[in-house]
Formats: sequence, structure tokens, C-alpha cells
Amino acid sequence: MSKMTEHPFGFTLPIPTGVPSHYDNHLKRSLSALEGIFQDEPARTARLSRGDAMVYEVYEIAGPQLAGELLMGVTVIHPGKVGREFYMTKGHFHSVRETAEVYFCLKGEGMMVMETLEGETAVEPLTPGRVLYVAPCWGHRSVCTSRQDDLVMFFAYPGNAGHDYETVAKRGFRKLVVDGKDGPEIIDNPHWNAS
Ligand code: PAN
Ligand code: ZN
Repeated sequence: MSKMTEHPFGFTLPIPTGVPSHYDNHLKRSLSALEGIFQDEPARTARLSRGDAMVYEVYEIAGPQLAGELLMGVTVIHPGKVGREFYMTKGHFHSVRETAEVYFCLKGEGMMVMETLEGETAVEPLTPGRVLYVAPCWGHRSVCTSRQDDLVMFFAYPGNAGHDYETVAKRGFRKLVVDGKDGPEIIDNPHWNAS
């Protein structure tokens, strides 16, 4: 059983890069690790045949995974597309559904795609300075819609939240963000699967 954090601490978050002055883990998610996430699997494998590409990175400030604690970090999504879909995170629900999350956008342009298991959906823009409150029970995925800039976001969520990736892997998200004629477009996911 991990112990509560015993002492306050601080770190800096240089804007706009957002790479924290102190972090414990640096997770890297490249195209090769994102099978089944994007709709256009042939486009992903075609891109992979020319070499792997970094899609997003997470700088985690580790802490006890306990209720009452907050886990923090920064997510950086690079610009790019697989087929018509912009680069994005895998997305997840929190294992403990009744846990929320706060995001603060430091750089770039993007969208947070959210939904509940009961069928509600929400897509909120992410621009520098915008704070987003992901309410309890809402699955969430962030998408970088810029053609040239990283999307950089600070996040904080309860230590006991945990991550449920399986639900998203099985069902996908109801909404997709694709590159449309006049910029990013939100469309229904033709392969969304309730089972
Ligand atoms: C974030 C996400 C981070 C990466 O820390 O974990 O943006 O996204 P995936 O976890 O979906 O790959 C968060 O929402 N934590 O709860
Ligand atoms: Zn989360």
C-alpha cells in the first residue's frame, strides 16, 4: 500500500513547451503502438512501412495512487494524421468512474472528445489558456488538430482513478475528429460498437 505524499512540492512548467522541470516517467506512444485506435488501419500500416512516427508523449509526475492525492503531468500530441483522422491519444475511462480530471491547454489547437457510457457526447475545443473540466464518468481522448504545432496540455486527476482502456478498445468513441474541407470536422464514428 503506497503512503500519502508527506510534504508539499513544486515544479515549473515552462510555457509553451510544457516539459516539466521535474518528472518521473516519460511515456512515448508511437504509431506502431496504436493498432486499432485509428479508423483507417491500412493508412496506419502504409505510414509504418516508411518508418515509425511519434504520435504523443506523456510526462508523468508520479504519486501515490490513493484517493485524496492528485496525479499530474503534461501530454504533448504531435501534429499528424492517419487517413483523415488527426493524431490523438488512445483515450480511456477512469476505472473508478466517479473521478474527474482537469486539463489546461498550454499550446496548440485541438479538441477533447468525451462521452458517457449512457450515450451523451461532448467535444470541447482546446486552445492556449483554456481549462477543461472532464466530469466524473466521462471517457476522454484529446486530438491535435494543428497541421504544424504540438498540442500541449497539463492535467491533474485523482490518485485512485486508474485507467480503463479496454472499454474504448472495444467500442471506440462515438465521435471522430477528421480533417475536413474547411478544417477539423466532428463526425459520427461509423464503426462505433456498443457491445
Ligand atoms: C491523461 C492521459 C494522457 C494520455 O494523463 O493519460 O493524456 O492519454 P491516454 O492515457 O488515453 O493514452 C489522463 O487523462 N489521465 O487520466
Ligand atoms: Zn484521464
